[in-house]
Amino acid sequence: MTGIAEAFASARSALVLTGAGMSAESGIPTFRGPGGLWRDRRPEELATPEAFRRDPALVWEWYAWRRRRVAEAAPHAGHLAIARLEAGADVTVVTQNVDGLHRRAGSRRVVELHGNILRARCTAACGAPDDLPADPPEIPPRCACGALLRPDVVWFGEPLPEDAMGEALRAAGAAQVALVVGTSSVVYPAAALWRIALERGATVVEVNPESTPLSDLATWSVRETAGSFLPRLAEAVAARRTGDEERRTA
Ligand code: BJW
Repeated sequence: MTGIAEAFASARSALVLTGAGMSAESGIPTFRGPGGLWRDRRPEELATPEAFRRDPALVWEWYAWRRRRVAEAAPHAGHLAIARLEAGADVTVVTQNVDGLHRRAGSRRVVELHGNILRARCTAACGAPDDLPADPPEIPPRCACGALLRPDVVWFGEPLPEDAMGEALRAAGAAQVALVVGTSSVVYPAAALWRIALERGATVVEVNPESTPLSDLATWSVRETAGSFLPRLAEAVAARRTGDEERRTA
């Protein structure tokens, strides 16, 4: 812990990259691994434009189920700890998660790479406002113009929002320290971000109970859950920052 906390306390700029494991302790299932299946289907079969064209009702049933889980969920101690890291450093949270929990925990600069599950948009791009309740009254839901609505998320084969990707690349290039939490690091371009940080000489810390393609490359790979490790990290960083400040003013 000591070296990791020191790296954070001395960094001016930090990247926090999160994936589904970050929200697991808020009761939101991950995509891969145990509990990652929905009615025996893999996410790769559902999170695609082809699946939506083939069977919009099936895809919307999955999203309606997940929207309900997200609406009922709350940020856990790990989300709150990430928000606390902002005191004293320029922190950008880049998340692959679509649940909005980082913002709800108080993180101020949050980049949502894969959209937000509680938003929907018209497939005909008619511009009507999205006022779809968390539990849609009809499946598949329709826009006021009559066209199908779709979840405002990024599916496989779709480009990521340009402004979000630009901000994520900037943060990865500027970071002196990168914290990578709860992602299997198999989905691109998100999985390229920690590589950029590593190549620029950043200290890279992984927090994940399982090993991933990052584990052998990271400066530190911590085999713990987000909810167990991050609150201790935030406390250790705050203690170091306070100590540094006291030494400066003594
Ligand atoms: C814990 C824990 C605890 C458990 N604490 N940890 C090379 C370069 C670029 C692209 C590609 C490439 N090769 C292939 C591609 C294409 C594709 C891709 O990456 N495919 C791979 C599968 C090979 N990428 C794309 O298609 C992307 N688009 C793109 O590249 O566009 C190019 C383009 C340009 C111009 C025109 C057109 C196209 C889009 C990717 C979109 C991904 N979408 C999804 C669904 C989002 C919406 C939704 O939520 O429904 O995003 S798929 C799904 O995977 C979701 C996730 O964000 C993403 C990543 O998953 P994540 O977060 O890592 O979760 P898991 O479940 O995999 O892992 C959880 C981890 O947590 C595990 O490691 C656990 O151990 C751990 N864990 N409990 C801490 N308590």
